[in-house]
Amino acid sequence: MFDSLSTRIQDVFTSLRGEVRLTPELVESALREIRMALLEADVNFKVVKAFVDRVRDKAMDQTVLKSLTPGQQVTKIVRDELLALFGDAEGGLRKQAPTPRVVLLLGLQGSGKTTTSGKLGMWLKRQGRHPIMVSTDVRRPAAIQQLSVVAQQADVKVHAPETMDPVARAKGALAEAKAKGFDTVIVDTAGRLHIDDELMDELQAIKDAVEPSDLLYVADAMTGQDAIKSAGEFHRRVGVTGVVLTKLDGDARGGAALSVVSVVGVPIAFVGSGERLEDLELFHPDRIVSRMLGMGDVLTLIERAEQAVDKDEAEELEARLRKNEFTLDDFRKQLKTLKRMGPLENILGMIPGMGQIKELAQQKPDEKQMGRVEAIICSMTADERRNDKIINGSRRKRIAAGSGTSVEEVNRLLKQFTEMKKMLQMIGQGGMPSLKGMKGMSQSPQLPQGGGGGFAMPGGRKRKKGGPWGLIKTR
Ligand SMILES: Nc1nc2c(ncn2[C@@H]2O[C@H](COP(=O)(O)OP(=O)(O)OP(=O)(O)O)[C@@H](O)[C@H]2O)c(=O)[nH]1
Ligand SMILES: [Mg+2]
Repeated sequence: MFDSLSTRIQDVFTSLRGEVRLTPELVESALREIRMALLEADVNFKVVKAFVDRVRDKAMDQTVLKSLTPGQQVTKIVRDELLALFGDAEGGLRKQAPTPRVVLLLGLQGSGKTTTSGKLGMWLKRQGRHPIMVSTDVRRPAAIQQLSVVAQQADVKVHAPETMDPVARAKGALAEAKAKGFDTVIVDTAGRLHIDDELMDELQAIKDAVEPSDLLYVADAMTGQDAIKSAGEFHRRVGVTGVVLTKLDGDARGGAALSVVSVVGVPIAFVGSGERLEDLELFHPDRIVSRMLGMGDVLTLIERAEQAVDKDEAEELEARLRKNEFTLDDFRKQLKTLKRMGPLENILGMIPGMGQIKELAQQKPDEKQMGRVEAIICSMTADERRNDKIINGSRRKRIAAGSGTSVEEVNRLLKQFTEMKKMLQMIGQGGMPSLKGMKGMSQSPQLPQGGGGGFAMPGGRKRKKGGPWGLIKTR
Protein backbone atom coordinates (compact mmCIF):
# COMPACT_ATOMS: atom_id res chain seq x y z
CA MET A 1 0.00 0.00 0.00
CA PHE A 2 1.30 3.45 -0.95
CA ASP A 3 4.61 1.86 -1.85
CA SER A 4 5.82 4.28 -4.47
CA LEU A 5 4.46 7.39 -2.74
CA SER A 6 6.03 6.25 0.47
CA THR A 7 9.41 5.63 -1.13
CA ARG A 8 9.45 9.03 -2.81
CA ILE A 9 8.50 10.98 0.27
CA GLN A 10 11.06 9.12 2.32
CA ASP A 11 13.72 9.95 -0.25
CA VAL A 12 12.92 13.62 0.13
CA PHE A 13 13.27 13.38 3.89
CA THR A 14 16.52 11.47 3.66
CA SER A 15 18.06 14.18 1.52
CA LEU A 16 16.70 16.92 3.78
CA ARG A 17 18.16 15.32 6.84
CA GLY A 18 21.53 15.28 5.17
CA GLU A 19 21.51 19.07 5.17
CA VAL A 20 23.03 20.90 8.09
CA ARG A 21 21.23 24.13 7.23
CA LEU A 22 17.96 24.41 5.42
CA THR A 23 17.55 27.28 3.01
CA PRO A 24 14.25 28.41 1.49
CA GLU A 25 15.57 27.06 -1.82
CA LEU A 26 16.12 23.60 -0.36
CA VAL A 27 12.64 23.59 1.15
CA GLU A 28 11.18 24.71 -2.14
CA SER A 29 12.86 21.92 -4.05
CA ALA A 30 11.75 19.36 -1.46
CA LEU A 31 8.20 20.67 -1.80
CA ARG A 32 8.39 20.27 -5.56
CA GLU A 33 9.32 16.63 -5.08
CA ILE A 34 6.52 16.05 -2.62
CA ARG A 35 4.06 17.75 -4.94
CA MET A 36 5.09 15.50 -7.82
CA ALA A 37 4.92 12.42 -5.62
CA LEU A 38 1.38 13.26 -4.48
CA LEU A 39 0.16 14.03 -7.98
CA GLU A 40 1.63 10.80 -9.27
CA ALA A 41 -0.14 8.97 -6.48
CA ASP A 42 -3.34 10.36 -7.99
CA VAL A 43 -4.18 12.72 -5.17
CA ASN A 44 -6.68 15.36 -6.24
CA PHE A 45 -4.74 18.37 -7.60
CA LYS A 46 -6.60 20.90 -5.47
CA VAL A 47 -5.83 18.88 -2.38
CA VAL A 48 -2.17 18.74 -3.39
CA LYS A 49 -1.96 22.46 -3.91
CA ALA A 50 -3.54 23.30 -0.57
CA PHE A 51 -1.34 20.74 1.14
CA VAL A 52 1.90 22.07 -0.32
CA ASP A 53 0.92 25.64 0.52
CA ARG A 54 0.29 24.76 4.14
CA VAL A 55 3.57 22.88 4.46
CA ARG A 56 5.43 25.78 2.83
CA ASP A 57 3.89 28.30 5.24
CA LYS A 58 4.99 26.32 8.23
CA ALA A 59 8.37 25.14 6.95
CA MET A 60 9.56 28.57 5.85
CA ASP A 61 9.21 29.82 9.37
CA GLN A 62 12.55 31.12 10.64
CA THR A 63 12.36 29.06 13.82
CA VAL A 64 12.18 25.94 11.69
CA LEU A 65 14.93 26.92 9.27
CA LYS A 66 17.27 27.95 12.06
CA SER A 67 16.56 25.04 14.37
CA LEU A 68 19.20 22.42 15.04
CA THR A 69 17.24 19.72 13.28
CA PRO A 70 15.52 21.43 10.36
CA GLY A 71 15.14 18.22 8.35
CA GLN A 72 13.28 16.54 11.15
CA GLN A 73 11.14 19.58 11.72
CA VAL A 74 10.02 19.56 8.12
CA THR A 75 9.31 15.85 8.36
CA LYS A 76 7.11 16.56 11.33
CA ILE A 77 5.27 19.32 9.52
CA VAL A 78 4.57 17.03 6.56
CA ARG A 79 3.39 14.32 8.90
CA ASP A 80 1.01 16.66 10.72
CA GLU A 81 -0.39 17.97 7.47
CA LEU A 82 -0.87 14.47 6.08
CA LEU A 83 -2.77 13.65 9.23
CA ALA A 84 -4.88 16.76 8.77
CA LEU A 85 -5.90 15.46 5.33
CA PHE A 86 -7.77 12.69 7.09
CA GLY A 87 -9.66 15.01 9.39
CA ASP A 88 -9.76 14.12 13.02
CA ALA A 89 -12.08 11.14 12.72
CA GLU A 90 -10.92 7.97 14.40
CA GLY A 91 -12.68 5.56 12.05
CA GLY A 92 -15.26 2.91 12.75
CA LEU A 93 -18.99 3.21 13.09
CA ARG A 94 -20.75 6.23 14.54
CA LYS A 95 -20.48 6.51 18.25
CA GLN A 96 -24.20 7.13 18.81
CA ALA A 97 -26.87 4.92 17.30
CA PRO A 98 -30.19 3.41 18.27
CA THR A 99 -30.43 -0.34 18.85
CA PRO A 100 -30.58 -2.17 16.57
CA ARG A 101 -28.15 -0.12 14.58
CA VAL A 102 -28.57 -0.28 10.82
CA VAL A 103 -25.47 -0.11 8.62
CA LEU A 104 -26.09 0.40 4.91
CA LEU A 105 -23.30 -0.38 2.45
CA LEU A 106 -23.49 1.31 -0.91
CA GLY A 107 -21.29 1.98 -3.90
CA LEU A 108 -20.51 1.15 -7.48
CA GLN A 109 -20.45 -2.33 -8.95
CA GLY A 110 -17.61 -4.56 -7.82
CA SER A 111 -16.27 -2.09 -5.28
CA GLY A 112 -16.43 -4.69 -2.53
CA LYS A 113 -19.80 -4.12 -0.79
CA THR A 114 -20.68 -7.75 -0.32
CA THR A 115 -17.20 -8.73 0.80
CA THR A 116 -17.14 -5.78 3.17
CA SER A 117 -20.52 -6.83 4.60
CA GLY A 118 -18.95 -10.13 5.58
CA LYS A 119 -15.82 -8.48 6.92
CA LEU A 120 -17.87 -6.06 8.94
CA GLY A 121 -19.98 -8.90 10.31
CA MET A 122 -16.86 -10.68 11.48
CA TRP A 123 -15.38 -7.47 12.86
CA LEU A 124 -18.55 -6.76 14.85
CA LYS A 125 -18.61 -10.27 16.26
CA ARG A 126 -15.07 -9.78 17.45
CA GLN A 127 -16.29 -6.66 19.25
CA GLY A 128 -18.81 -8.86 21.04
CA ARG A 129 -21.76 -7.64 18.96
CA HIS A 130 -24.56 -9.64 17.36
CA PRO A 131 -24.98 -8.70 13.73
CA ILE A 132 -27.49 -9.95 11.18
CA MET A 133 -27.11 -9.38 7.44
CA VAL A 134 -29.42 -8.99 4.50
CA SER A 135 -28.89 -8.62 0.77
CA THR A 136 -31.10 -6.19 -1.12
CA ASP A 137 -29.36 -6.92 -4.39
CA VAL A 138 -32.21 -8.61 -6.21
CA ARG A 139 -30.96 -7.77 -9.67
CA ARG A 140 -27.78 -9.78 -9.99
CA PRO A 141 -28.86 -13.45 -9.88
CA ALA A 142 -26.19 -14.81 -7.56
CA ALA A 143 -25.87 -11.77 -5.30
CA ILE A 144 -28.12 -13.03 -2.52
CA GLN A 145 -26.38 -16.38 -2.55
CA GLN A 146 -22.98 -14.63 -2.45
CA LEU A 147 -23.90 -12.78 0.73
CA SER A 148 -25.11 -16.03 2.30
CA VAL A 149 -21.79 -17.67 1.60
CA VAL A 150 -19.86 -14.75 3.02
CA ALA A 151 -22.11 -14.68 6.07
CA GLN A 152 -21.56 -18.34 6.67
CA GLN A 153 -17.80 -17.85 6.55
CA ALA A 154 -18.10 -15.03 9.04
CA ASP A 155 -20.52 -17.10 11.10
CA VAL A 156 -23.14 -14.37 10.97
CA LYS A 157 -26.89 -14.86 10.66
CA VAL A 158 -28.55 -13.91 7.35
CA HIS A 159 -32.09 -12.69 6.93
CA ALA A 160 -33.35 -14.60 3.90
CA PRO A 161 -37.00 -13.89 3.12
CA GLU A 162 -38.97 -14.97 0.05
CA THR A 163 -39.69 -11.45 -1.12
CA MET A 164 -37.63 -9.94 -3.91
CA ASP A 165 -38.48 -6.40 -3.00
CA PRO A 166 -35.33 -4.64 -1.74
CA VAL A 167 -37.17 -2.38 0.71
CA ALA A 168 -39.22 -5.23 2.14
CA ARG A 169 -36.07 -7.31 2.58
CA ALA A 170 -34.30 -4.58 4.52
CA LYS A 171 -37.37 -3.92 6.65
CA GLY A 172 -37.75 -7.64 7.32
CA ALA A 173 -34.16 -7.84 8.55
CA LEU A 174 -34.71 -4.97 10.94
CA ALA A 175 -37.88 -6.63 12.25
CA GLU A 176 -36.05 -9.92 12.75
CA ALA A 177 -33.25 -8.11 14.58
CA LYS A 178 -35.74 -6.45 16.92
CA ALA A 179 -37.60 -9.70 17.52
CA LYS A 180 -34.53 -11.82 18.13
CA GLY A 181 -32.18 -9.39 19.77
CA PHE A 182 -29.59 -8.77 17.07
CA ASP A 183 -27.93 -5.43 17.73
CA THR A 184 -26.68 -4.55 14.24
CA VAL A 185 -28.26 -4.98 10.82
CA ILE A 186 -25.86 -4.94 7.88
CA VAL A 187 -27.64 -4.13 4.64
CA ASP A 188 -25.80 -5.00 1.42
CA THR A 189 -27.09 -3.18 -1.64
CA ALA A 190 -26.93 -3.58 -5.41
CA GLY A 191 -24.14 -1.96 -7.36
CA ARG A 192 -24.23 -0.24 -10.73
CA LEU A 193 -21.64 0.45 -13.33
CA HIS A 194 -22.74 4.06 -13.33
CA ILE A 195 -24.83 6.14 -11.04
CA ASP A 196 -28.42 6.12 -12.23
CA ASP A 197 -31.69 7.47 -10.93
CA GLU A 198 -33.24 4.07 -10.45
CA LEU A 199 -30.46 2.99 -8.09
CA MET A 200 -30.54 6.25 -6.20
CA ASP A 201 -34.31 6.00 -5.76
CA GLU A 202 -33.96 2.45 -4.52
CA LEU A 203 -31.27 3.42 -2.03
CA GLN A 204 -33.33 6.36 -0.84
CA ALA A 205 -36.35 4.11 -0.34
CA ILE A 206 -34.30 1.63 1.70
CA LYS A 207 -32.85 4.49 3.70
CA ASP A 208 -36.32 5.89 4.46
CA ALA A 209 -37.58 2.47 5.48
CA VAL A 210 -34.83 1.40 7.90
CA GLU A 211 -33.20 4.72 8.87
CA PRO A 212 -29.57 3.60 8.93
CA SER A 213 -27.25 5.43 11.30
CA ASP A 214 -24.24 4.47 9.21
CA LEU A 215 -24.26 4.84 5.44
CA LEU A 216 -20.90 3.55 4.33
CA TYR A 217 -19.77 4.28 0.81
CA VAL A 218 -17.58 1.40 -0.33
CA ALA A 219 -14.88 2.67 -2.67
CA ASP A 220 -12.39 0.67 -4.65
CA ALA A 221 -9.13 2.47 -3.86
CA MET A 222 -7.58 1.26 -7.11
CA THR A 223 -9.96 3.38 -9.15
CA GLY A 224 -8.47 6.53 -7.65
CA GLN A 225 -10.15 9.82 -8.47
CA ASP A 226 -13.12 8.07 -10.13
CA ALA A 227 -14.01 6.53 -6.82
CA ILE A 228 -13.91 9.95 -5.22
CA LYS A 229 -16.11 11.52 -7.85
CA SER A 230 -18.86 8.97 -7.43
CA ALA A 231 -18.51 9.07 -3.64
CA GLY A 232 -19.35 12.77 -3.89
CA GLU A 233 -22.35 11.99 -6.05
CA PHE A 234 -23.69 9.32 -3.69
CA HIS A 235 -23.15 11.68 -0.79
CA ARG A 236 -25.06 14.45 -2.50
CA ARG A 237 -27.99 12.23 -3.44
CA VAL A 238 -28.37 9.75 -0.60
CA GLY A 239 -26.07 11.01 2.16
CA VAL A 240 -23.01 9.12 3.32
CA THR A 241 -21.58 9.01 6.85
CA GLY A 242 -18.29 7.27 6.13
CA VAL A 243 -16.14 5.66 3.47
CA VAL A 244 -14.72 2.16 3.35
CA LEU A 245 -11.66 2.03 1.12
CA THR A 246 -11.17 -1.45 -0.26
CA LYS A 247 -8.33 -3.12 -2.15
CA LEU A 248 -5.63 -1.10 -0.49
CA ASP A 249 -3.57 -4.29 -0.73
CA GLY A 250 -3.46 -3.94 -4.50
CA ASP A 251 -1.40 -1.41 -6.34
CA ALA A 252 -3.61 1.45 -5.26
CA ARG A 253 -1.44 4.52 -5.33
CA GLY A 254 -3.02 6.03 -2.28
CA GLY A 255 -4.52 9.06 -3.98
CA ALA A 256 -8.08 8.09 -3.13
CA ALA A 257 -7.25 7.68 0.53
CA LEU A 258 -5.54 11.04 0.70
CA SER A 259 -8.21 13.00 -1.14
CA VAL A 260 -11.49 11.50 -0.06
CA VAL A 261 -11.93 13.42 3.17
CA SER A 262 -11.04 16.80 1.67
CA VAL A 263 -13.09 16.32 -1.47
CA VAL A 264 -16.18 14.49 -0.23
CA GLY A 265 -16.14 15.72 3.33
CA VAL A 266 -16.84 12.41 5.05
CA PRO A 267 -14.35 10.45 7.14
CA ILE A 268 -12.79 7.11 6.26
CA ALA A 269 -14.32 4.49 8.53
CA PHE A 270 -12.56 1.26 7.54
CA VAL A 271 -9.99 0.04 5.10
CA GLY A 272 -10.02 -3.32 3.35
CA SER A 273 -6.64 -4.79 2.62
CA GLY A 274 -7.30 -8.22 1.19
CA GLU A 275 -9.87 -10.72 0.08
CA ARG A 276 -10.02 -12.59 3.37
CA LEU A 277 -12.77 -11.70 5.80
CA GLU A 278 -10.14 -10.83 8.40
CA ASP A 279 -8.74 -8.14 6.16
CA LEU A 280 -10.69 -5.19 7.48
CA GLU A 281 -9.10 -2.60 9.70
CA LEU A 282 -10.52 0.29 11.57
CA PHE A 283 -9.14 3.37 9.94
CA HIS A 284 -6.45 5.01 12.08
CA PRO A 285 -5.08 8.09 10.33
CA ASP A 286 -1.92 8.20 12.43
CA ARG A 287 -1.07 4.61 11.68
CA ILE A 288 -1.55 5.00 7.94
CA VAL A 289 0.59 8.13 7.93
CA SER A 290 3.28 6.38 9.95
CA ARG A 291 3.29 3.56 7.46
CA MET A 292 3.41 6.00 4.60
CA LEU A 293 6.41 7.77 6.04
CA GLY A 294 8.21 4.50 6.69
CA MET A 295 7.86 4.72 10.44
CA GLY A 296 6.13 1.38 10.57
CA ASP A 297 2.89 0.55 12.22
CA VAL A 298 3.67 -1.34 15.36
CA LEU A 299 0.20 -0.96 16.82
CA THR A 300 -1.57 -2.68 13.92
CA LEU A 301 1.08 -5.37 13.96
CA ILE A 302 0.42 -6.06 17.61
CA GLU A 303 -3.32 -6.18 17.07
CA ARG A 304 -2.86 -8.67 14.25
CA ALA A 305 -0.64 -10.77 16.45
CA GLU A 306 -3.12 -10.70 19.27
CA GLN A 307 -5.89 -11.86 16.97
CA ALA A 308 -3.81 -14.62 15.48
CA VAL A 309 -2.34 -15.92 18.69
CA ASP A 310 -4.27 -18.28 20.85
CA LYS A 311 -3.67 -17.04 24.42
CA ASP A 312 -3.68 -20.47 26.04
CA GLU A 313 -1.36 -21.85 23.42
CA ALA A 314 1.00 -18.93 23.95
CA GLU A 315 1.08 -19.44 27.69
CA GLU A 316 1.71 -23.12 27.32
CA LEU A 317 4.51 -22.40 24.89
CA GLU A 318 6.06 -19.97 27.28
CA ALA A 319 6.04 -22.51 30.09
CA ARG A 320 7.64 -25.08 27.83
CA LEU A 321 10.28 -22.64 26.69
CA ARG A 322 11.22 -22.00 30.26
CA LYS A 323 11.76 -25.70 30.69
CA ASN A 324 13.70 -25.79 27.45
CA GLU A 325 11.15 -28.05 25.81
CA PHE A 326 10.70 -26.22 22.53
CA THR A 327 10.06 -28.82 19.83
CA LEU A 328 9.64 -28.95 16.10
CA ASP A 329 5.91 -29.18 16.72
CA ASP A 330 6.00 -25.83 18.49
CA PHE A 331 8.04 -24.46 15.67
CA ARG A 332 5.37 -25.51 13.18
CA LYS A 333 2.65 -23.94 15.30
CA GLN A 334 4.56 -20.69 15.31
CA LEU A 335 4.73 -20.76 11.53
CA LYS A 336 0.97 -21.25 11.41
CA THR A 337 0.44 -18.30 13.71
CA LEU A 338 2.63 -16.16 11.51
CA LYS A 339 0.61 -17.19 8.49
CA ARG A 340 -2.64 -16.27 10.21
CA MET A 341 -1.35 -12.74 10.57
CA GLY A 342 -1.63 -12.28 6.83
CA PRO A 343 0.77 -12.03 3.92
CA LEU A 344 4.35 -11.73 5.13
CA GLU A 345 4.95 -8.75 2.91
CA ASN A 346 2.22 -6.73 4.62
CA ILE A 347 3.57 -7.65 8.01
CA LEU A 348 7.09 -6.56 7.12
CA GLY A 349 5.77 -3.22 5.94
CA MET A 350 4.41 -2.56 9.41
CA ILE A 351 7.76 -3.00 11.11
CA PRO A 352 9.52 0.35 11.47
CA GLY A 353 12.33 0.70 8.98
CA MET A 354 11.52 -2.59 7.27
CA GLY A 355 9.83 -0.92 4.34
CA GLN A 356 13.13 0.46 3.19
CA ILE A 357 15.16 -2.61 3.97
CA LYS A 358 12.77 -4.76 2.00
CA GLU A 359 13.41 -2.47 -0.93
CA LEU A 360 17.18 -2.53 -0.44
CA ALA A 361 17.49 -6.24 -0.20
CA GLN A 362 15.19 -6.63 -3.22
CA GLN A 363 13.92 -9.84 -1.77
CA LYS A 364 10.36 -10.64 -1.08
CA PRO A 365 9.57 -12.79 1.93
CA ASP A 366 9.22 -16.29 0.71
CA GLU A 367 5.88 -17.84 1.62
CA LYS A 368 6.62 -20.86 -0.51
CA GLN A 369 9.66 -21.52 1.61
CA MET A 370 7.44 -21.48 4.67
CA GLY A 371 5.22 -24.07 3.02
CA ARG A 372 8.23 -26.30 2.42
CA VAL A 373 9.31 -26.02 6.03
CA GLU A 374 5.84 -27.05 7.08
CA ALA A 375 5.90 -29.98 4.68
CA ILE A 376 9.22 -31.15 6.10
CA ILE A 377 7.95 -31.04 9.67
CA CYS A 378 4.74 -32.81 8.65
CA SER A 379 6.76 -35.66 7.19
CA MET A 380 8.36 -36.39 10.52
CA THR A 381 7.01 -38.91 12.98
CA ALA A 382 5.59 -37.71 16.27
CA ASP A 383 8.68 -38.98 18.04
CA GLU A 384 10.97 -37.08 15.73
CA ARG A 385 9.03 -33.89 16.22
CA ARG A 386 9.27 -34.22 19.96
CA ASN A 387 12.95 -35.02 19.90
CA ASP A 388 14.94 -33.78 16.95
CA LYS A 389 18.11 -35.43 18.27
CA ILE A 390 16.99 -38.83 16.95
CA ILE A 391 16.78 -37.63 13.35
CA ASN A 392 19.79 -39.39 11.83
CA GLY A 393 20.94 -39.70 8.26
CA SER A 394 18.47 -42.32 7.11
CA ARG A 395 15.59 -40.55 8.80
CA ARG A 396 16.61 -37.36 7.05
CA LYS A 397 16.49 -39.14 3.71
CA ARG A 398 13.03 -40.49 4.43
CA ILE A 399 11.75 -37.06 5.52
CA ALA A 400 13.15 -35.41 2.40
CA ALA A 401 11.47 -37.96 0.17
CA GLY A 402 8.20 -37.72 2.08
CA SER A 403 8.03 -33.96 1.85
CA GLY A 404 9.26 -33.68 -1.72
CA THR A 405 12.32 -31.72 -0.62
CA SER A 406 16.01 -32.54 -0.41
CA VAL A 407 18.23 -33.80 2.38
CA GLU A 408 20.05 -30.43 2.26
CA GLU A 409 16.81 -28.63 2.98
CA VAL A 410 16.03 -30.93 5.86
CA ASN A 411 19.54 -30.38 7.22
CA ARG A 412 19.18 -26.64 6.91
CA LEU A 413 15.86 -26.64 8.71
CA LEU A 414 17.20 -28.73 11.56
CA LYS A 415 20.19 -26.44 11.88
CA GLN A 416 17.98 -23.36 11.96
CA PHE A 417 15.75 -24.99 14.49
CA THR A 418 18.70 -25.78 16.77
CA GLU A 419 19.90 -22.21 16.50
CA MET A 420 16.48 -20.82 17.22
CA LYS A 421 16.19 -23.05 20.23
CA LYS A 422 19.51 -21.82 21.53
CA MET A 423 18.49 -18.23 21.04
CA LEU A 424 15.16 -18.75 22.74
CA GLN A 425 16.91 -20.37 25.65
CA MET A 426 19.15 -17.36 26.04
CA ILE A 427 16.25 -14.95 25.94
CA GLY A 428 14.34 -17.23 28.26
CA GLN A 429 16.93 -16.71 30.91
CA GLY A 430 16.60 -12.98 30.65
CA GLY A 431 12.81 -12.99 30.52
CA MET A 432 11.02 -14.62 27.67
CA PRO A 433 9.69 -12.32 24.96
CA SER A 434 6.35 -14.00 25.32
CA LEU A 435 3.55 -13.56 22.87
CA LYS A 436 1.53 -12.74 25.93
CA GLY A 437 4.01 -9.96 26.50
CA MET A 438 2.98 -8.45 23.19
CA LYS A 439 0.13 -6.86 25.03
CA GLY A 440 2.58 -4.77 26.96
CA MET A 441 4.24 -3.83 23.71
CA SER A 442 1.33 -1.71 22.67
CA GLN A 443 2.42 0.62 25.42
CA SER A 444 5.79 1.12 23.91
CA PRO A 445 5.96 1.58 20.20
CA GLN A 446 9.50 2.07 19.11
CA LEU A 447 10.70 4.00 16.16
CA PRO A 448 14.11 3.57 14.65
CA GLN A 449 16.36 6.54 14.86
CA GLY A 450 16.55 8.22 11.52
CA GLY A 451 14.33 5.62 9.86
CA GLY A 452 11.46 8.02 9.71
CA GLY A 453 12.49 11.35 11.08
CA GLY A 454 13.28 10.30 14.59
CA PHE A 455 10.35 11.84 16.38
CA ALA A 456 8.15 9.88 18.66
CA MET A 457 4.65 8.76 17.99
CA PRO A 458 1.84 10.22 20.09
CA GLY A 459 2.57 9.55 23.70
CA GLY A 460 6.06 8.58 22.57
CA ARG A 461 7.39 6.32 25.26
CA LYS A 462 10.69 4.59 25.16
CA ARG A 463 10.98 0.94 24.39
CA LYS A 464 11.73 -1.26 27.32
CA LYS A 465 15.07 -2.93 27.02
CA GLY A 466 14.94 -6.56 26.03
CA GLY A 467 11.42 -6.33 24.60
CA PRO A 468 10.43 -8.83 21.95
CA TRP A 469 11.31 -6.50 19.10
CA GLY A 470 14.92 -6.88 20.05
CA LEU A 471 14.62 -9.98 17.94
CA ILE A 472 13.73 -8.06 14.83
CA LYS A 473 16.55 -6.22 13.24
CA THR A 474 15.27 -3.02 11.78
CA ARG A 475 18.50 -1.69 10.40
N1 LIG B 1 -7.67 -7.63 -2.99
C1 LIG B 1 -8.84 -7.28 -2.50
N2 LIG B 1 -9.95 -7.68 -3.10
C2 LIG B 1 -11.13 -7.30 -2.59
C3 LIG B 1 -11.23 -6.50 -1.43
N3 LIG B 1 -12.53 -6.30 -1.18
C4 LIG B 1 -13.23 -6.95 -2.15
N4 LIG B 1 -12.39 -7.57 -3.00
C5 LIG B 1 -12.71 -8.35 -4.20
O1 LIG B 1 -13.43 -7.55 -5.11
C6 LIG B 1 -14.35 -8.31 -5.85
C7 LIG B 1 -15.74 -7.69 -5.79
O2 LIG B 1 -16.20 -7.75 -4.47
P1 LIG B 1 -17.73 -7.77 -4.06
O3 LIG B 1 -17.80 -7.76 -2.60
O4 LIG B 1 -18.48 -8.85 -4.77
O5 LIG B 1 -18.18 -6.36 -4.64
P2 LIG B 1 -19.65 -5.74 -4.67
O6 LIG B 1 -19.49 -4.29 -4.47
O7 LIG B 1 -20.55 -6.45 -3.74
O8 LIG B 1 -20.06 -6.03 -6.17
P3 LIG B 1 -21.56 -5.93 -6.80
O9 LIG B 1 -22.49 -6.59 -5.84
O10 LIG B 1 -21.46 -6.65 -8.11
O11 LIG B 1 -21.83 -4.49 -6.97
C8 LIG B 1 -14.30 -9.70 -5.26
O12 LIG B 1 -13.51 -10.51 -6.10
C9 LIG B 1 -13.63 -9.50 -3.91
O13 LIG B 1 -12.91 -10.64 -3.51
C10 LIG B 1 -10.00 -6.07 -0.81
O14 LIG B 1 -9.97 -5.34 0.20
N5 LIG B 1 -8.84 -6.50 -1.38
MG1 LIG C 1 -22.43 -7.32 -4.05
